[in-house]
Amino acid sequence: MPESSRKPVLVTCGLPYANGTAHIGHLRTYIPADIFVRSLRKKGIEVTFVCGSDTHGTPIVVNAEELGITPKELVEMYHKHFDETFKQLGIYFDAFGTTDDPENHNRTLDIVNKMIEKGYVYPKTIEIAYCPKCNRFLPDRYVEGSCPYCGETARGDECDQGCGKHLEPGELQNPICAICSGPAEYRQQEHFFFKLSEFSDYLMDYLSNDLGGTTNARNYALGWVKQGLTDWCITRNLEWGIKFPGHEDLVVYVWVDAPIGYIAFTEEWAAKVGDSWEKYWKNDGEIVHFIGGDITYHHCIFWPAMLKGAGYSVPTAVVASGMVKIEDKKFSKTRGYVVWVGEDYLDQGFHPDLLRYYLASYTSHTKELNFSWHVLQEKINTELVAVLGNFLYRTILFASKNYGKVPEGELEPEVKEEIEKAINGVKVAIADYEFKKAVDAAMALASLGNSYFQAQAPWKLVKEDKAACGNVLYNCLHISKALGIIFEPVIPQTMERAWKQLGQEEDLHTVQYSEALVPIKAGTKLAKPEILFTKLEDDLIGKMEEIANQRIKAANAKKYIGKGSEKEPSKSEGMLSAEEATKLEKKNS
Ligand code: B3M
Ligand code: ZN
Repeated sequence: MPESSRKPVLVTCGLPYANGTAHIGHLRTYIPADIFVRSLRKKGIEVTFVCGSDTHGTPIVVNAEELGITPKELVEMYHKHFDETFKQLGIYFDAFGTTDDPENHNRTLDIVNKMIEKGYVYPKTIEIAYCPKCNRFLPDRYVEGSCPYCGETARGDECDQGCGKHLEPGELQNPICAICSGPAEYRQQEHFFFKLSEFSDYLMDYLSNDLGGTTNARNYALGWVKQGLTDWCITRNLEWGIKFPGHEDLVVYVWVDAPIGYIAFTEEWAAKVGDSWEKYWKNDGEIVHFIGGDITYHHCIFWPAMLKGAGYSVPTAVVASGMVKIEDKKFSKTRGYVVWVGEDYLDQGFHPDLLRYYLASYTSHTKELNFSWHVLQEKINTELVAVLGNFLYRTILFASKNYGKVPEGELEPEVKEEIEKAINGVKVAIADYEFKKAVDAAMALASLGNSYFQAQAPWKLVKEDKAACGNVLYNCLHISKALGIIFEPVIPQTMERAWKQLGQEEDLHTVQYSEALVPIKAGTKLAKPEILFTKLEDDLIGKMEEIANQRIKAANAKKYIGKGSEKEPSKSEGMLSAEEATKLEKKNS
C-alpha cells in the first residue's frame, strides 16, 4: 500500500499548563512531535497537528491566587507565551486553543453527559480534605500529606515525590492545608465517580492488541490494569473550570477536560479550514498522542476509557518521552536545574534548530535525555558544523564559484543507492519514533558526501577535466538536495536556507521524500553560498555555564535562607514555600 493512502493522522502534544514559561522539559515532547508531523507530510500523508493550553485545575488556581490575579488573566498571559515560543522554534500547530475555549466546555459537557446517560457515572459520599481555618475544601494541590501506598510526602491527587500513584480524594493520610499549612480534616461530601473498573477487560485488550506508540507507555499501563483499576472521582470543589452538569458547586476534574481539549482543538481546526473533526474522533482516522512519560496513566487508562464510554474513537498510539536531566542532575526548577527556552536560549541568540537537533539526536525518545551546554557545543561543532554544514557549504561554494549553476552530470549508481538508503532509514526510524536513528541515517549521508568530495578532489580535477569535475559536483549537489529534504523535519529553518542556496524554488516544507530521488536539474542557478552553522565558541558556552551555576547557587541560598528564617515563608516569591514549590515544579516539569 503506498504510504500516502494511509488514513489521515491527528497528532497532539500534551498540553502545557498555562501557569509558567516554557523550558527544555516541554520541548522534549513537542520537538519530536513536530519532527514526526513534518515527516508524515513528507510521505504525503494527511496530518492535523493540534495542541493548546491546559487552563483548569488547581495548578492554575493556586498560581493565580499567589499572583493576585484571576485564573483567566493568568492563562491568557501564558497561553500567548507558549503560542509565540512554539512558533519561534518552528513548531506550527494547525490549532492551538485553550481548554477554557467554548468548544472545550461544550465537548466536555457532551462527553460527561454521554458517560452519565450510559450509566458510567454515579454519586458517592466521600471524605474530602477540608481546612477549618481557611474554610474551604482542599482539592488536589491544595492538600498535602503522606501517601497511603509508600508513605512519602504526596499531594491530594498524586504521590509526586514517591511511588507516582494517582491518589483519589480522601486517600491521602495526615492531610495538611497547602494554603495555611494548618492541619486539614476530612469532611463528607457527595462527588461523582466514573466506573473505571468496568473498563478493565476492555483496556487489557486495547492495550495489548490495538494501542501503538512506544512500549514504555503500553507496558506501564498494562501493569496498572493488572493491579486492578478503581473507580475515578471526576468532580472537584472549585469555582474555576467546567461545571459538572446540574451541580453549580462542582467542576469536572482537570484531567477530564484537559484531554478533551484534543477534540475541541480538532474542532477549532476543522471549523477554520472547513474540514471534519469527526474523521478522527468518530471514524477511523489515526490519533497519535505525544506525551511526557509521567502522564501515561492519564492517557492510557483514563482517557481511552472515557472515550470508549462516551462512544468516541480511541487513540491509535501514545508516544511517551523519557525525562530530561540538566548537567546530569535531576530536572528541578526550584533547585535551578532548568533551561528556560526564552531567557537561557533564544534570548541569548542561540538558533532554534540547534536545540531541535540536540533533542532529536541525543538519545532514543524513551530514554532519559541529559542537556549540557558542553555537550551542545560538542554536538554542534562536530556534527552540524563539521559534517553537515561543511559538506553543504563546500559543495555549494565550489559549484557556484566554478560553474555558477548546477553543472551537467549524471547521478552515480552508488550515490543513488546511498540516498535511497538514507531516505528509507529516516522514514522507517521516524515511523518507529526513533528520532535519533533518523538523524544518524541522515547524517551518514552527509558523511558520505564529505568522503566523496574528498576522494574526488574537485579542486584538482577542475584544472584537468572541467566536465568530469562538473559530474562530481552534480552528484554532490544532488546529495545536498536530498539532505535538505531529509533534514527538514529536524532543522527546518536552516535547511530552508540551504534549499534556497541550491536554487530550489518549491517550498521545502511541502516537498516530499520522493523528491530526494528526482535528479537535480542541471542549469539551475545557485544562490550565494552562506555558512549554515557556526561553531559554538568556548566563551559563549562558558558564559552559559556560568549563568547556570549562578542560578543553582541562588536556588541553594534561597533554600538556606528559607530554612533559617523564623517567619512564614514569604509569599511574594511565587507565594509558595520551597517545599510546595518543589512539588508544583515537579508536576509542571
Ligand atoms: N497539563 C501537563 C502535565 O501534567 C498537563 C498535560 C495535560 S495533557 C491532556 O504534563
Ligand atoms: Zn506513594
